[in-house]
Amino acid sequence: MRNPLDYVRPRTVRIGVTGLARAGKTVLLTALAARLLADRARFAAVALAPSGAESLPRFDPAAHLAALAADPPRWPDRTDAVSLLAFDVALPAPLPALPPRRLRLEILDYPGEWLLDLPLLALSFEDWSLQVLRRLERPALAATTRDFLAFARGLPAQAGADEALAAAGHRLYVGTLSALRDRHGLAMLQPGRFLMPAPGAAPPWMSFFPLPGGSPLAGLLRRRYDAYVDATRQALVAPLFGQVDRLVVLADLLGALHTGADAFADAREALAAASSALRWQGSWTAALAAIASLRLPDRTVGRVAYVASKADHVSERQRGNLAALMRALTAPEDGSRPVSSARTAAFAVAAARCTEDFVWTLEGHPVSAVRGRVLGEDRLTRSYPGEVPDRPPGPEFWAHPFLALPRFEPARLTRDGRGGLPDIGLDALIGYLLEDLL
Ligand SMILES: Nc1nc2c(ncn2[C@@H]2O[C@H](COP(=O)(O)OP(=O)(O)OP(=O)(O)O)[C@@H](O)[C@H]2O)c(=O)[nH]1
Ligand SMILES: [Mg+2]
Repeated sequence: MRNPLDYVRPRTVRIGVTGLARAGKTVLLTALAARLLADRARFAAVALAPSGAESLPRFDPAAHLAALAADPPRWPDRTDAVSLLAFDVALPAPLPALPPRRLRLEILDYPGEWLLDLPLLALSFEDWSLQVLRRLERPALAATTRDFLAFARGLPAQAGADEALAAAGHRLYVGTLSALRDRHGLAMLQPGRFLMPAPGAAPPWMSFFPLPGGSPLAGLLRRRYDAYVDATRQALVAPLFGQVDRLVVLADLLGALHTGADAFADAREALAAASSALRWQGSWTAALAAIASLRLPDRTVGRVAYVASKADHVSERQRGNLAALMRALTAPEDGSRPVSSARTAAFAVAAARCTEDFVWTLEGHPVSAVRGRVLGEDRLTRSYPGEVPDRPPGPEFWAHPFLALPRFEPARLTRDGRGGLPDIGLDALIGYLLEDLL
């Protein structure tokens, strides 16, 4: 049933687009804006909403499109702040006598690092510390994590609640996290706000690091961790960032397959953590508890799209596997039905398609490959990265590493990009996100 009020006052629907650094969020927002603004099939009218007196910076699709349409085309710069894309939409009325329904559609560029904080809501400081130290102790990471681990292990069992110690440990820990991200391509780095701070000055409770044990120092760090978790919980329901009712989780799975077994295992862990936290956040039990206590249930995420980005690196046959791999990585581990009100689906998408499919004969065998222009070169390059596994691959896979993943140049656009970007799978994604509204 349509809510009759939809005819009177515009309803607001907010879609969060999240994903770790470089996952492809900005390009996806740009492509969504170009596509929605040109969409006369779904909408009676659509326009960018004026920003009025809001506090969130606006996402500027025209500037991003112009850069992609420039000669030579340019990819967007790294984003370092949250921004909002807002549309005023009129949906066709079901009967000619009715006015069009109005809808305000908001799309938020939401740092994926913050999603990694969701699991902390259910973890004590002690358990979290043990988990983190176990991850840092992996032998492959020893060169990067050695200094921090030596510091943490070298603290006396009864270390005092000393500010200088807390600050030194925090600095070492943050340095270790950013080195793990930059040198090892890791993503499962908590707390997420250490690498992607919220806007504004950092409060004193940000200064902590994982430390098991019962020392007074660990007690101080635990109180700070608890304050951090509280702030995260509040941010989840804050009008500014929290109230997202559908979510797109983007991940560059092809990039992780290419980087290697460790990076892939890490991306897998990050996705599993985010997806189980999202299941929990939108659970029936939470909604029932809220109703029982006569509170309105918090706005929860009702629809999640898990999207493998940059799918134009592989040919069509492989893209089905890529979506299946995404589905496998985000399904509940025990195969049981999720206890959640959220619907989920997996997609393989290229928001800015840079390649075309073609059949390449390699050593006498036809393989389905792609070709496109590599950044900075002006001839077409053929690329066959290899077979995409349709489930988390076993050790055999890593013996034949996934081949090159060139950085392609965006396709040349006509009319400054106002005709939209060539894409793969964008319509299916939009259809899934909006189907109940149309
Ligand atoms: N081939 C291909 N490459 C893409 C596509 N989308 C993004 N990329 C590549 O991925 C890079 C990162 O894309 P962005 O959209 O800037 O990623 P982001 O998630 O906004 O990154 P941050 O702002 O750093 O968090 C781009 O510079 C491109 O090289 C795509 O659809 N196809
Ligand atoms: Mg960005």
